[in-house]
Formats: sequence, C-alpha cells, structure tokens
Amino acid sequence: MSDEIVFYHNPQSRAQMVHWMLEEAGAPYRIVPIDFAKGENRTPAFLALNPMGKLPTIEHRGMVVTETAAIIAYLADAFPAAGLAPPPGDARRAPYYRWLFFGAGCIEPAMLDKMMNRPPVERKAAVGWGSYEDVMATLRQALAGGPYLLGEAFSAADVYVGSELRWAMMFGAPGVKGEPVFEAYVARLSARPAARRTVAG
Ligand SMILES: N[C@@H](CCC(=O)N[C@@H](CS)C(=O)NCC(=O)O)C(=O)O
Repeated sequence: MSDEIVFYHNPQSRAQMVHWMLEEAGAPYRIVPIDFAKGENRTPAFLALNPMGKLPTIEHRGMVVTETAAIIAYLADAFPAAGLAPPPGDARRAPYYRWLFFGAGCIEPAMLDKMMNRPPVERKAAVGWGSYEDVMATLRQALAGGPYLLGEAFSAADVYVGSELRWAMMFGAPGVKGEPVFEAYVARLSARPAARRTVAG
C-alpha cells in the first residue's frame, strides 16, 4: 500500500495547520485542492470521506482522519522519525496531550467567541473553556518558561497551538496581538523552515 497521504486542502482554512505539520513530519503527500465556492467539499464523494463537509481531511493507509488536532497528532505518530511527539512512557507525554486537547477543547471555542463577538458566556463554570480571558492567561503561563509548550522540545502540540495563536493574531485578538510572550512564540515558530514552506510561514 502506498504511504502517500492524500491531503484535501484549501489554504484559506484550518488545513493550513496540517500543511505545516506535513512539512514538519517529512511526510509524503499529495494535495487535492478543494474550492469551497464551487462546493467541492459538499460533493457525494467528499461527504463519503467526511460527512461534515469540512477541511482538513486526509486519507492515509486506507483510513480517513479528520479534525485538525487529531490529524496533527496522528501524523506525529505515523512519522516518528521527525520526533514531534514524546513516545508513550515519556513524562512529556502529559503536557503534550494536555496542550493538544486544550487547543481543540478550549482555545478554539474561546477564540471563535471573540472572533464572532459573542457575548461572554453566562455560566462560566458549566462551559468547558470557561472564558476567553482564562484561556489566554493559562496559555501565557504555559509559554512563560518556553521556548515551547514542552519546554526545550518542539512538538506537534506547538504546530497546533501555535497555528491557533497565529490565526488569533491575524484577526487582532485582544490579549494575543502585542502580547510579548505570544508574539515571540509565533515569530519563533514562523521562522521554522517547514513553516516557511507553507502559508504558515
Ligand atoms: N472541527 C474541525 C473544524 C474544521 C472546519 O470548520 N473547517 C472549515 C474551514 S476552516 C471548513 O471546512 N468549512 C467549510 C464548510 O463547513 O462548508 C477541525 O478542527 O478540523
């Protein structure tokens, strides 16, 4: 079976996070461009892969993976030579999982709240991400030791969380743009050769 990844891509989407990850992993991949305006993510063939009709979506070794965080974590494991995930049993697996899941479960919805000018959540205790302010304060603390989320070791968690922060900066998210810890982190990540080979650079 071919080891090539089929990568359904549109650079104006979260798929750009996966593009950067594919480059970091040194994975063999083939891009299938998806034009949202033409409805190419809503064709029966695409919906058979991902009934959500969303990018990113990949196919690898006969399996489909969707969800940005899952794809990034999957690629780190599928291409271990790149050293982007601490192996099971390594203590750094704890912060690795912690920040990957925090990215999907807390950063993403908190940022969307801000982007869409939603009113602050009414019952912070019942909402998984609490509040935008708490999410950003937590992240600032996580990065204060730096240079990466796992300390000295760059990992796939930085690809995901760093991409989210970069995205937040692009829309001028308060507490992100101009915040020295986040600015330095995103600049450090954007300077990586793999990031520069993609639109994340
Ligand atoms: N939960 C998904 C969200 C993916 C998502 O919303 N992708 C958007 C682009 S950034 C999309 O494909 N939208 C097209 C549509 O829904 O029609 C993830 O984290 O990967």
